[in-house]
Formats: sequence, C-alpha cells, structure tokens
Amino acid sequence: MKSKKQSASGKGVFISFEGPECAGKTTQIRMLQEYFTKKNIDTVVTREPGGTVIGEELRKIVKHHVGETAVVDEAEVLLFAASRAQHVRKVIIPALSSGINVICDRYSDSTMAYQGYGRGLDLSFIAMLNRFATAGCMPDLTFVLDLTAEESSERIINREETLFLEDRIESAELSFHKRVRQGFLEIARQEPERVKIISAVQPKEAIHGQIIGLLKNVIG
Ligand code: Z5A
Repeated sequence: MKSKKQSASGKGVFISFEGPECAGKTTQIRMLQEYFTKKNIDTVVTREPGGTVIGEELRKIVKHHVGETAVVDEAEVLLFAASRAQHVRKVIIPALSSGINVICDRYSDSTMAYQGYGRGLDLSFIAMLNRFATAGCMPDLTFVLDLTAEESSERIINREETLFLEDRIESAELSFHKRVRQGFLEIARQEPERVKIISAVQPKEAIHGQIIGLLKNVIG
C-alpha cells in the first residue's frame, strides 16, 4: 500500500458518483479505479449505503425490507444518515487523511435527491442531517451521470444481473424517479464547482474520457 503514490498535498481526493439507477455508476467507478491503478495511485472504492459492517446491514434494510411493516420515509432517511455517519468516520476520513483517494458510489447528494426531492421530506432538515452525518466532509468532485427516468427504467428492465429483481426503491413509481432526477440537476445548479453533470447516454469510453478530463482540473 505504501509503495503506491499518494497525493502531493498529503490529503486524498474525495470523488463521488451520483445519478439515477442504472446510470452506469458502477461501470464508471470500475474504469476510474483501473485508471488510478495504472497510475499507481492509492484509492479506496466504497459505497453508500454500506462501506462498513454496520452500513452493509443497514443497506439490506433500506434496499430489500418487505413485509407487513413498511419502512416509513422518516425512518428511511435516518437509516441512510446512520450508514453515512459510520462510513465517513471509519472509512472515508481516515483514508483521505492518509493521502488515499476515495471513490464513493453515492453519498449525501443521494439523500437530498431521493429522500428530499423524491420522497418530499423537508430539504432544509436534510441539509442539516447531511452536515451532521458527514461531519462536513464533502467530495472534492461529484459526477452526476444523468439519465431520464424512462431511460433508467428501461435499463433496469434489461439489466441481465438483476432481471426481474427490482429493489424497494427501484420499484417506486416513475413520477418519484422524475423528481429524483430533478433533484440531482438542482444540486448541480446550486454547486457547479463541485457537481458535474455528464450525460449517461453515451458510450462508456466517452463518459470515462469526460470524467478523466474533469478530474485533471482537480488532481493535476
Ligand atoms: N439511496 C437513497 O435513497 N438515499 C441515499 O442517501 C443513498 C442511496 C446513499 C442504492 O442502490 C439505492 O439507495 C438507490 C438509491 C438509494 N436506489 N435505488 N433504486 P444501489 O447502490 O444498489 O443501486 P444504484 O446506485 O441505483 O446503482 P445500480 O442500479 O447498480 O446502477 P449503476 O451502478 O448506476 O449502473 P451499472 O451497474 O454500472 O450499469 C447498469 C446497467 O447499465 C448495466 O446493465 C450496464 O451494462 C448498463 N450500462 C452502463 N453504462 C452504460 C452506457 N454508457 N450505455 C448503456 N448501458 C450502460
């Protein structure tokens, strides 16, 4: 681990990927990880909800809980925040402090987009909850892979790995997913320096090329 290159500032770069389901986040994260590996740059790849043992337990509840007692929206937002509070303190901040880059598959913008814009919970409460959960640790750069709700649901239907296996949030109605997308676009409008929108309807290599181009402004 120590033989690999770490950032000149001594602090790692924090990159998050956001967007609707099936936008290609996992695919792009894998390609970016390979890019860093070839350059011998130390990187941790992690995800939300999840990234810690507790976070992965919470992930099972928020993604797949079914049964007579549905997870109410207020409980859902707190479960995501709980996963994040553990994750940021046990994984993200320690890695960044050691000069290791962090790539995170979803982070606090997902809470704003899904639970705020999507579920309709109070946006200022979510902003406060995000500040509490993250301890103020925000990504240096966030890529929102943008896809319409219709394009996203078509990819979910055709996705080989999970054919016919939509999870609890994926199976929400189309209008919910439209609001989520608008949420991501609004976040990008409010924070254009940090949040970059990239069309997810392009060949994978073209998207990767755009990501590397934008990263060079941050990493050098
Ligand atoms: N959630 C929340 O509500 N609040 C929060 O605070 C947080 C999360 C943190 C996590 O699910 C769920 O939790 C998510 C939001 C919510 N809810 N939903 N629904 P997840 O992590 O399991 O799933 P996901 O983040 O939605 O990702 P995904 O469905 O696994 O998709 P993806 O990672 O973005 O895409 P992919 O796996 O790379 O590719 C999907 C398919 O598209 C696959 O068949 C690829 O071959 C194809 N693909 C990829 N790129 C392309 C291009 N460029 N063209 C065409 N096809 C492509």
